[in-house]
Amino acid sequence: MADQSVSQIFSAIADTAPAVRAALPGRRVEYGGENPSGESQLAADVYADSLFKDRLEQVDAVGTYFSEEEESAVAVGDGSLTVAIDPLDGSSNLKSNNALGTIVSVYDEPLPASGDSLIAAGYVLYGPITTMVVAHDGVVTESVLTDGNQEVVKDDLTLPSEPTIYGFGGRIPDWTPEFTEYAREIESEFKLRYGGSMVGDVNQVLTYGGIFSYPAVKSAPDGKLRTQFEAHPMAYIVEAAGGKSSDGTQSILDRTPTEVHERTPVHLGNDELIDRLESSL
Ligand code: AHM
Ligand code: MG
Repeated sequence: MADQSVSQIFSAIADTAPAVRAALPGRRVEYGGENPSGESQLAADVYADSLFKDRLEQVDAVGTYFSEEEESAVAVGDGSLTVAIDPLDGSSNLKSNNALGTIVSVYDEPLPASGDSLIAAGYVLYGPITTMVVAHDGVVTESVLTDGNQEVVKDDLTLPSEPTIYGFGGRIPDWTPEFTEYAREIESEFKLRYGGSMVGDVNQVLTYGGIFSYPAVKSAPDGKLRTQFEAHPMAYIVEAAGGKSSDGTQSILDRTPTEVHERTPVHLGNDELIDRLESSL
C-alpha cells in the first residue's frame, strides 16, 4: 500500500516537472511577496508551488500538502500522508540560468515531524536534462524525465566509495573557526563544486562522492536550510544511497523541529567525511 502511494506521488511529481520547467523563462521576475522564511519570492516559486499542489491534490494517499512557500499546511484530501515540498530550490539561480530543483518529502505524520516519519523522499533536477531521484525502502533510483516519459537510468544509486568533490555554502568569514579548519583540510584534498542549488550540489555528491555542507554560520547558528523541506529529504536520500547526514552532532533524520519552517545546519556525504566533520566541530 505504502509502495503504491509513493509511486503515485512520484508519478505526479514526474508529470508536473515538465510544466514547471516550461514555465521558467517567463517567470524570472520578483513576485512581490516573501516566503515564511523571509526570502523574496520569484513568480516561478509561486507558480511551481501551485502546479504541484493542484496535481498532488489528485493523489488519493495525500491528505496534506505543506510547501516551503506557504505559511501553513493545506488539506488536500482524505489520505493519511503529508507531502512537504520545496517547489523550486535554488531559485536565485534562475536569474543566472543555473541548476534548479524541486525537493519532495513524504511523511506519515503531520508536521512538524522527525525524520523517522519519512517514508520516501526525492528530488527533480532541472539541469541540461531533467532527472528525478527517489529514495524509498533503502533503494535510490534515478530517472530521466522527457516529454511525459520516465525512464529509469539507475535502479540502485549508491555513493561512490572514493570521494572527489566538496561544496560548502555560506560566506567564509561567517563560518565558525571549527568549520573553517575542517574546510581547509577538505580543500587540500578534494575539488570544489558549488553551484548554489542544494539539489544540484547534492546530486554532484551522489555522482562523484564527497561532501555538501551548508554549515551553521556566526549570524545564523542554525544555518540556512529548512529541516522539513530541504534537510530531512536530502539526508534521507543520501543515507539510503549509503552515505551519512549530520547537523554537526547527529543524523539530520534524528532532528524533530518544533516549528515547520525551522532551519538546521546540513552536512551530507561519504561516511568518512561526515565522521571527520563531527569530530572537528
Ligand atoms: P531556496 O530554496 O530559497 O532557493 O534556498 C535554498 C538554497 C539552496 O538550494 C542552496 O544550497 C542555498 O540556498 C544557497 O545559498 P547561498 O546563496 O547562500 O549559497
Ligand atoms: Mg530550497
